Amino acid sequence: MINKLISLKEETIKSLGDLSDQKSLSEMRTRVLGRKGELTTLLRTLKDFQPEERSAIGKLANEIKVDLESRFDSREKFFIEELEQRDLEKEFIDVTLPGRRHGFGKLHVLNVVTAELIEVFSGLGFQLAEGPEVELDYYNFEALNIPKDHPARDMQDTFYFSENVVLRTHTSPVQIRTMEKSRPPVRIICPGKVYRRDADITHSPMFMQIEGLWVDRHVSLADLKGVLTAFVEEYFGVGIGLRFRPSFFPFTEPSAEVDIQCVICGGSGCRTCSFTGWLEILGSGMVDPALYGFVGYDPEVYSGFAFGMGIERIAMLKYGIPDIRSFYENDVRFLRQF
Ligand code: 2NM
Repeated sequence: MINKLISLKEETIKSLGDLSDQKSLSEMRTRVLGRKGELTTLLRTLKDFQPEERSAIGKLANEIKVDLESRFDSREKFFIEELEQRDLEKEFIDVTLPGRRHGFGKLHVLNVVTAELIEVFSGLGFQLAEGPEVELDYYNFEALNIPKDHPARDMQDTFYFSENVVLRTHTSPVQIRTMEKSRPPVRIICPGKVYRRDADITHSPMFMQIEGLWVDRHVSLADLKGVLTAFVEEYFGVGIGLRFRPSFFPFTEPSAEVDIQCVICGGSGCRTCSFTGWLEILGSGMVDPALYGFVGYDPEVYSGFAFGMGIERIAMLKYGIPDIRSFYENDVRFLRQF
């Protein structure tokens, strides 16, 4: 019996060293120490021995049981720690690896041009003014001398939310709103998105505009010419030729369009300038005194001029972009160039 016990102990210790995982360890623990295990089974035969032998064998069997249990426990602890170590290695973060690269974004070319234009007019004393894109018919048309049946409404067909609410067709309503809530001198520049029912290679249903307004005592056509000439020289270059050509707008009288010498051919004639040598860049005029009635200014005391230009058109001329739709397609190969 004693020999059996000792060899069971030794064989168990030997097999313990060969085990490689928790599952086989637990199986072996049951096989040796379990209720129907080898040691337990051996101990059942204890009753067949003499009392004096029984106590010695019992003592030895108990020592072996305690010893094996602690060996199983420490082996199990070893497996658990090994597993935790492996998990830690899996989670290991190598802080020396290079970071993921994030591309830098940049301003859209239309916002770059807008910022440049604001910069030039700021230098001429104009302040930035902004207003809503969803506008009342009153501010977009009525207060600009464009009553309901006026033919100019056909050329500025827009999107109606209701009979009296529209998407603005120009930024002029911002100027009416500014005059309504402040007294002259008013010298403002109003950039922003505007909307018209129009779409081809030079027209988009949504586009950007920048308009300027200067109203004070004694503002004259000479001031209009001076400011717009200073703008053209600063933005397109001092040497460039420009001309003021008579025109018509419902809100200005007299009105003039400003042409510059073609930036593509230098004035000799090409497709961009339709072989005229000139490019139209903006519309302008002396504010029609009728408008002052809408905002409570005395037309006998105050006068002023206004102008407006399409930002896409300026960007197209400056960078030689042939199709207005390139601005809105969001093709980064196009946008990255500017
Ligand atoms: C243009 C051309 C001429 C203009 C007029 C006004 C206002 F508010 F004073 F009536 N703002 N902008 C104006 C004048 C705009 O764009 C081609």
